[in-house]
Amino acid sequence: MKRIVLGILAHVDAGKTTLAEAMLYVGGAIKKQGRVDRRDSFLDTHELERERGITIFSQQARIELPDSAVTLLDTPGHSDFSSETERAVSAMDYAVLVISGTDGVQAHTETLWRLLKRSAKPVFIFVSKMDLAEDRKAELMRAIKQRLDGACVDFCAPEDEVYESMAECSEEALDSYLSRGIVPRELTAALIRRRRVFPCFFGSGLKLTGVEEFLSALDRLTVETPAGPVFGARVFKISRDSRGARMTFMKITGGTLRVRSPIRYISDGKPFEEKAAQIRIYSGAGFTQTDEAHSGEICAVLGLTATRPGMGLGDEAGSVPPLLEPVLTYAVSSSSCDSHTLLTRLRELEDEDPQLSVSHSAQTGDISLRVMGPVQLEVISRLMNDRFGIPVEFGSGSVTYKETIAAPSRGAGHFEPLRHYAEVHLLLEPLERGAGLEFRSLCSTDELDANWQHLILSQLEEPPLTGVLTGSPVTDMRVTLVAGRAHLKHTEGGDFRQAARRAFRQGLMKAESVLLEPYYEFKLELPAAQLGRAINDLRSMHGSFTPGEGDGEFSVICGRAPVKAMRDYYRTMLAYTHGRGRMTLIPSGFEPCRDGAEAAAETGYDPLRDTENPADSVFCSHGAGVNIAWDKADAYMHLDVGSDRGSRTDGEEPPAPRLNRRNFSLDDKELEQIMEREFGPIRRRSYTPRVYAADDAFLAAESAKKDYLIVDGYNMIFSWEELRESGGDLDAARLRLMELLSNYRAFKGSELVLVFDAYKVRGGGGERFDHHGIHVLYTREGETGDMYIERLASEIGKNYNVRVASSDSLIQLSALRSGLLRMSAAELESDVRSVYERIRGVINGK
Ligand SMILES: Nc1nc2c(ncn2[C@@H]2O[C@H](COP(=O)(O)OP(=O)(O)OP(=O)(O)O)[C@@H](O)[C@H]2O)c(=O)[nH]1
Ligand SMILES: [Mg+2]
Repeated sequence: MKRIVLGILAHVDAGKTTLAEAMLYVGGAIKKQGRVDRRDSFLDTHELERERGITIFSQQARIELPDSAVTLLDTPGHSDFSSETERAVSAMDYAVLVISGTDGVQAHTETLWRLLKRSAKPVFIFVSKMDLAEDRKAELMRAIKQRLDGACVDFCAPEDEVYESMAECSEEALDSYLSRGIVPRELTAALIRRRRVFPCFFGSGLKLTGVEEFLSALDRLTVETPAGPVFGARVFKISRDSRGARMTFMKITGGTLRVRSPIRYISDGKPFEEKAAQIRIYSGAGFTQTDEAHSGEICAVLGLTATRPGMGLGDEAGSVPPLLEPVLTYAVSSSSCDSHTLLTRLRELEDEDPQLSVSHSAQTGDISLRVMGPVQLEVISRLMNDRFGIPVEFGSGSVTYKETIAAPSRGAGHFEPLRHYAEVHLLLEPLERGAGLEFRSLCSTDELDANWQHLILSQLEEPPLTGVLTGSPVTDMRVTLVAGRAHLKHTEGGDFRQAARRAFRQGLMKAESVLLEPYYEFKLELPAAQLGRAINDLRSMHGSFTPGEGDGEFSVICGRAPVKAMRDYYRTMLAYTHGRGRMTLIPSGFEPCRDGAEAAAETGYDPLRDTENPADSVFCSHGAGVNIAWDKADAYMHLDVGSDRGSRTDGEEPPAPRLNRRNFSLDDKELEQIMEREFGPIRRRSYTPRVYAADDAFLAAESAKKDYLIVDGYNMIFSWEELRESGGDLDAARLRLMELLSNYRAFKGSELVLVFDAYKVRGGGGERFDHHGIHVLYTREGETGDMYIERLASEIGKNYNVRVASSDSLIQLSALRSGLLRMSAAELESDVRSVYERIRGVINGK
């Protein structure tokens, strides 16, 4: 028996729940047909739903047909709850789009059609309430073909007509019809599955007409979605049972889920492995507990703590971003509890509906959330009260903004505090309205490893990138990675996150940003006498509209207008039409804000104060990280700024750090404190403590006890100006360092070991050789520089004054632990340079 998840969608009050009840009744799943208007429906189980007579939460029920085990998913139709509907779509194999015979195709029906198209769901159409619209069938069918898709076919027509209509939609159907006079069931099912044909049925959920035929067609003309053997699932809903236990509703897309088996998933970048404590199969308000759930089924799993709607589990990776977004932001407050409690409780609701985007301003203490509209606000207020006993109040509310750019812009970000390194160059380009965000890379993998590139792109996608006008999410933009650079030893994943997000913000700071505001698509029906007034109002709101047909007494206007102007219009309109007008609003994308500058100023946002989203870069100068303002940073970038291919033309040396030197050179006392805390009392070797400075370099060489200098090679390469200029060519840099140090050693006469830390090098077996009088050493795989230095120091410390040159704090710590003298990379550099000057002086006879 095949398993099918069938979702039911439509605009509000179209008759979805009534049709679902009818299917359950006719299909034998329930003994008595429940009724929405009598508050006893099987599917609208929540108190709030029964009170209001609308569906708020998606809900499922099971029907056994001769050949199929069907899970019906009923969804809310009110546009305030369309996020809930959208989430449910991800769990469906097929959708049933219900159209009310009395209302016909609505703007919201078209929105749903787009949603189903985007998620490539095959669709059956059921036109309900035909008991009230018996003579309108032909007209309805025309509107469906015209406004939804020409491939919608009336399956209630005589068989021959159905075949002919299908033959118009597909060559395969045409061939079959011409040669055999029929379109066989398998081909019909395949065409429906591939969205080449959309079968339409007519009937009445309330009067139970056409329902049996519809069920039998669903049984015959659906196919099971293929599934692999490995467990995978798509989460579509989080909710709590009557005892408050957290339930994750999922559609199993592969394999079998067994109770107590571990489930793996990634939430907020962190991997989770949790056990399915209990598996429930819900039907209406009741459920049965089961030991296993199979692919093609929907179940509720208890025991998962960090799942989110849209998320994939197990083999089903990735998450589905939502298309519909809340357009209004409201401040929330409560006089009966403190703000911490309020925030915690709101976050519990947000757990179930992430689109609420509950936020808390650290500066003002304000708590706000996002909603689709006023009915959702009422529901939140009821839930807060019923569940937690917290009455809440909402502020007047404002629209939610988005941002984009007017023209292409480039951004570069560099992140290089000590022992870190990453540089990223991005190209930002505006896309058409409604396109959303796109990410891609044009960077060659010779230049930057593919893994790093993946990481950069994924880190740009989450959490949402924000703009510099109002700190709102950005959209309609393509972000291209054009160049990037990693460091063999010092780059970690987090460094690219820093560099990439800084590059993005710098690109925005350079660009001309555009503030976008949300629009509604509206339909206004009002007495013809008031048409003039309505048109005037709509003009002043800067709405675009077309007065539609009317019947003489009433007129219809459809169009689009800014949410900001339209959201309070309902009351105005009711007043001047004396309650006779009707208005429906559906969120319909974003458009440039007319008074953008003013609106942005009202939010009081200052990008330079947004410390969580910096546009500045961090460079390394003399061994320490310095912050360089976004508008100065380009001059210091290591890759060429402005060309599509990041050729290597290292930028200028950034100015010396203004911060104190503690970052790279702790004083002895501090080091000792750290050491004692970490490793207990210091075991001291006897040595003559002295400060080694550039000026007494020559004295040092003449010291009685011979000097032994251990140099941390990579640390010098990434700290010394001259070596950094080799532009990432490590071989060249190493060779140059060896040359400099062998001259230095020749002049000073000390023993010198140059250590290259091969800790992370795969299969590095360690290597040592002499180069013009200095000892060069690559540590073995797994042996860090500090480990090696400790070992060497313990062997030779008795006979030499051992000094260690490194700005690496780990190595400095280790040197201190062994009782050695230390010098920073900058100190050794200036020492080497002064020796070089002396040599030149000698050569020039000065
Ligand atoms: N005459 C008639 N009335 C119907 C039919 N189907 C539904 N209704 C009525 O239409 C109203 C809305 O029906 P629901 O089934 O709640 O509609 P819905 O699409 O589930 O509504 P939401 O879930 O709130 O979007 C109710 O009063 C039903 O009794 C039908 O086939 N014929
Ligand atoms: Mg309903």
